Amino acid sequence: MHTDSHFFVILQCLDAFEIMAENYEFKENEIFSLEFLRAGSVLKFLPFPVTRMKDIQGLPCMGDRVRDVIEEILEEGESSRAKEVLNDERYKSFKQFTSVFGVGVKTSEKWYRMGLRTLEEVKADKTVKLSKMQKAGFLYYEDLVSCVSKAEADAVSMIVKNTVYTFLPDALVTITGGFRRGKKIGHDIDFLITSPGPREDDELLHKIVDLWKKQGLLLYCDIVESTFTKEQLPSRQVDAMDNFQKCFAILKLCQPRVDNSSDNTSKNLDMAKDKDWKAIRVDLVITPFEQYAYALLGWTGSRQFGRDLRRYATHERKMILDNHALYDRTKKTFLKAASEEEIFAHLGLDYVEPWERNA
Ligand code: DCT
Ligand code: MG
Repeated sequence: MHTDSHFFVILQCLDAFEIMAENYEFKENEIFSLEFLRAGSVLKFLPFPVTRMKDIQGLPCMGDRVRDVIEEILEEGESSRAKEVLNDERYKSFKQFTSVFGVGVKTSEKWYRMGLRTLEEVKADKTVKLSKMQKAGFLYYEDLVSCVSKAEADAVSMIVKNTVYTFLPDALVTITGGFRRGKKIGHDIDFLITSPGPREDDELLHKIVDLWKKQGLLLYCDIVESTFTKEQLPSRQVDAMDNFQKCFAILKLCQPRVDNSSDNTSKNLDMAKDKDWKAIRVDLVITPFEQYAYALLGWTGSRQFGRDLRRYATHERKMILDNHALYDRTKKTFLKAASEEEIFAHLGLDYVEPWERNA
């Protein structure tokens, strides 16, 4: 049994690892970043507490950098390295910059080199050229950084399903991502759309967004066309983007306004309080029916769970797994799967429920 103080060490480590991993990500050092992320998943599921360095002996993913952090937390109760990162000017700026939809490490790097340090400075700088995505990111910033609730996810799910069914009554629409893993909040809402029909309809996604445009529900959208070619080998790259047709959108979710009629003064003072909608990030992914199970497994995440599963397939089974397919390199064949259960069976693993995939 974990006692509170034993829990405390592990929680401290997880916090520190997350900060270290993020800082390495900002430095585009993927190897060091993954090292801390993996160590985090190992500690998260440790069946015993950590009270001294001996406890982590023999555990996987405990490199020197990771051990140094754990050792310091055991001795000092906190990690000076993680603390240093939190106070680091570059880290603080990157943290702000990347919180904007459409801004990644590359753009952050550019802004930082220009001498910009805060979002206010970016907004005030006339020489900064923003992409359409980043403009939307700044425009709806407050809404997008405030988390999406389960209730909002359910409301959006209704909208997505109703829209898809008007065009394709026998379509299968599934919520994926964190919400499928049972998370109560998220940064966006992810959906997979497929249909058992014989032909694929490239137009469906365009029809959906066109209707939303007409209905005034669409605040932003970027459609990426499918680049999948038949019998293409799965990607070996751990974090490769898949080739499905997809749409990164921002939807306008109308919310019933809480009636504060007794509170008229503040209402008149602050018009923003009268806003009865919220901007919500929504990803729609269209998949061919035969690839649906693989897409579902990939898009349910978590990101780390997906990485671990792909690494396992590669190293333990000589197979290549991605969001489209599973390829057996020994038999030189693609393994078909109609459900996630079948994919786990192909990999020789016990089925893992979505809500157990948070590592
Ligand atoms: N994913 C993928 N390929 C991509 C993007 C994402 O396979 N190109 C997977 C990894 C996790 C999952 O889809 C959902 O991604 P996110 O929405 O980023 O993460 P989440 O787990 O839903 O968490 P949240 O949205 O709450 O941050
Ligand atoms: Mg998500």
